[in-house]
Amino acid sequence: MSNTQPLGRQDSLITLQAHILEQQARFPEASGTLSWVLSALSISAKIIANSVRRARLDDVLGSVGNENVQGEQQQKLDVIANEILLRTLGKREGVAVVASEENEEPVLLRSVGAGKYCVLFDPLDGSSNLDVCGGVGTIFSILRYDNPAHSDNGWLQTGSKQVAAGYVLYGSSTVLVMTIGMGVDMFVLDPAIGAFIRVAEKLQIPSANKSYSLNEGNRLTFPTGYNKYLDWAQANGYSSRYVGAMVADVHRILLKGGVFMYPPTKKAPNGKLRLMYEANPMAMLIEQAGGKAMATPQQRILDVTPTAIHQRVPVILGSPAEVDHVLTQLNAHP
Ligand code: P6P
Repeated sequence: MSNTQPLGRQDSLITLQAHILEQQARFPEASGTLSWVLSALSISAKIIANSVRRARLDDVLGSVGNENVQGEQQQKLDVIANEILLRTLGKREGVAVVASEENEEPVLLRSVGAGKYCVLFDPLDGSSNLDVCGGVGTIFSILRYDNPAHSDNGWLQTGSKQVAAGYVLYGSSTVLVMTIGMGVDMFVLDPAIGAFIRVAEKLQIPSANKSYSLNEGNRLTFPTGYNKYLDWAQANGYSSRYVGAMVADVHRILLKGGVFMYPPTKKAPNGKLRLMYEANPMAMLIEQAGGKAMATPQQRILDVTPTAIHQRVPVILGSPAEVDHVLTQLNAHP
């Protein structure tokens, strides 16, 4: 089913599990390992969703009182979500390595070859929104990790090598959006039956929408081209929408169109967003949905060669026409 039909209408009840097996069946040589990994992510999402929705009742809001490897205040639910993912993925034989925003180094679970994949994730993106009941999410990226060449920092692969990518948005409903390279599919958790139900297949991002999303509070330290874009956009009647949680902002862009940016700033000269487990998975999803995802006017995010697991990268992604408006200004004002 394409998303030309009203979102949410489905001819038959297809769960995420059934969808994963449908996709696996298209690859007769598939061993089912990737399906098991995706299943672990689905279970993690349900458990994290429950923790997020009960956070104030269970008194697990607020920070743990220390900083994570990123130098950011670690929220209690960051730790809880991270442990849920480490635990569920650790039980899947196909997972050789897990890398998390919350862990300084990737965790080697099995030797190269024994496990087949590296799973990278931001367990609870935008967690500073939790206290005010704002949108938060989980972002994941899956790379192959199954040959000896991968043994030394083998997780440092370009985003174009991703096998799968996706996110879970814990918003007004719990939505899982993912791709294995054959288009973007969307699922909503039905709490009555505890299953993710497919509500859209082969999502296509709208080609244009006069809406931009970035933190204008950093405007004074943006490179000139970004400010020239903002002047142009505001002179052309654009609206501004910004949640401050990448998953929530990108989900809106995916469904409604527009452009999301995290430019370089004085505080974050390479931007704030992490390449391996934020920018790369979102870039794969946006490109699979017919959008554009750039780090600079000359370089796709998916072509950036990683040198460190937590490295940051500028992000400009969304509808092709809207990304091009930003690139036009950046090129005119290098
Ligand atoms: P700022 C959340 O902390 C996050 O990593 C992304 O989810 C979000 O897009 C960005 O940082 C928000 O950063 O500086 O605008 O608060």
